[in-house]
Amino acid sequence: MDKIFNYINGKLVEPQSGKYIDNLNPAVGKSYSLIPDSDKEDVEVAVKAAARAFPSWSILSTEERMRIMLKVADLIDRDVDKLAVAESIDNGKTVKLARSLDIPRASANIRFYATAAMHFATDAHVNEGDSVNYTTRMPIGVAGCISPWNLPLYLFTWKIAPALAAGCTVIAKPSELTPMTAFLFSQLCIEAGLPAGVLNVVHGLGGKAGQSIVEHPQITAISFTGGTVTGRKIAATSAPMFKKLSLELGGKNPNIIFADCDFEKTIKNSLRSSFTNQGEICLCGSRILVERMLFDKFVNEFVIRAKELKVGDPRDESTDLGALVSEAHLNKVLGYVRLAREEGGKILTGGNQIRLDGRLSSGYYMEPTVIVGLNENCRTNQEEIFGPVVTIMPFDSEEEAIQLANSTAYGLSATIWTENLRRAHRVSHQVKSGIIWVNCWLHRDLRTPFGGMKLSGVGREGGWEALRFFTEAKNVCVKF
Ligand code: TXE
Repeated sequence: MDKIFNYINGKLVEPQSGKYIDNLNPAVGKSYSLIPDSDKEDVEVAVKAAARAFPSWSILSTEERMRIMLKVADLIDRDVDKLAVAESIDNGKTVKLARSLDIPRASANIRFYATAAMHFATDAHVNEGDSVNYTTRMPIGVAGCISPWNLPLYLFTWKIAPALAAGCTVIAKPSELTPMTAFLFSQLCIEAGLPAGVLNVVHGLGGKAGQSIVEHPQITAISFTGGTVTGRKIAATSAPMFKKLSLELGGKNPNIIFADCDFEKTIKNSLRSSFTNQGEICLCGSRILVERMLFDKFVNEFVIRAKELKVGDPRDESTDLGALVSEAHLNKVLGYVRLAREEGGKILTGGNQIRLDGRLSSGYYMEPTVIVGLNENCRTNQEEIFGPVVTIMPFDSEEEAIQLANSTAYGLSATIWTENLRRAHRVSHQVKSGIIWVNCWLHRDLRTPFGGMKLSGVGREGGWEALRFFTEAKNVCVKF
């Protein structure tokens, strides 16, 4: 069986304990590789390597750091097919999606931050005739980057790229459910000549390897994407040490549809925002709110098209939805469908696990599921399900749409469909989410602030925000 290794101090190494855990292919429900079950000792060695590498990496010219990072990005592009297949095997997503979204975005993340650092300027404040203040931004030191399983290489690189570009050295931990592309990435870093210790990838369980990263006193900042419960634990552990924190957590995003929308575009994109990546994206619009005069027409058409989506072999180019990431996650999502029924919801389509044939017979597949008849306060409409499950609710006025949109404890993203420009602005301003898309979804510009309000997180990623996060301001005042 294939073995994944940690990447510490420039080398691929076994975990100190010699222990490994199984890595499953969710499309077939079987283990296909082994992941290091790393612990505190491995994190300790990695932090030592990162601390040793920090002085020279942080004073290397920005241009030189960029040169090495661009080489890594080029190698990702060279290996796009291999990485896309690996991502699909690890996560259950379709190869088609990994090849068109995940892997290209991984190299784009690295290019974006490698070059952004070249333009990252600081401020000066002149007090005429008296003094000048100038602000420097120093890399914070050794940063911890902990990423989830839904967009593995995409989110792994989204964190480490700004950290490395800013001059930090990094201890990164990908999710134990999807470690393979981070491992392949380590090999590319070696090939690109990234100096030893600059990036260290420690694989393993969240409660063990992840927790050891968060607890380590020499790691001064933690950038985390994952569930809100884990985020809370990380915040509690980090607070007494005053670590810098960036937390990108869950969402329960409203997809607000007004009767004056462009119907075809709205339907097409609502299917995307509901079921892309099996609904396992924090930005998915899992609560669809539709103006009552359009409600029946929208629901009928949406259900027809949801039924047409093909759930199947992730390797097959015609597949729309692959497997969910794990059996436990599938059971969690199915549990929410049971809960929706208990809460009085009507399942218009889906709701069941799918058993495919042959080698896929033990995989974790599920039907795209559409639920109506629930009020906004029930648990189904309050808790993040993170699967191919959406609810649809009607509203009668703009005010009610806003009230429903804001009725959860989350505030990550929202989508608004309307051809009325003034309404688009009005509603955008009143919905409490960090990211609003009008007449589009997942339309990303990497320069924009990315992150959520309320239980969806703390801080923003993207653009200068991430470079500021991984650096610390120092003001120098010089008296004339
Ligand atoms: O994620 P976890 P889980 C949501 C989604 C999902 C739920 C739970 O609703 O059903 O979270 O998913 C590491 N210290 N999202 O449990 O645990 C872990 O190893 C340090 C939303 O799979 O948050 C992994 O690398 N690290 C989401 C990472 O945290 C710890 C994406 C994320 O895992 C840790 C994924 C600890 N104590 C799930 N415990 C999004 N916002 O995109 C775990 N980890």
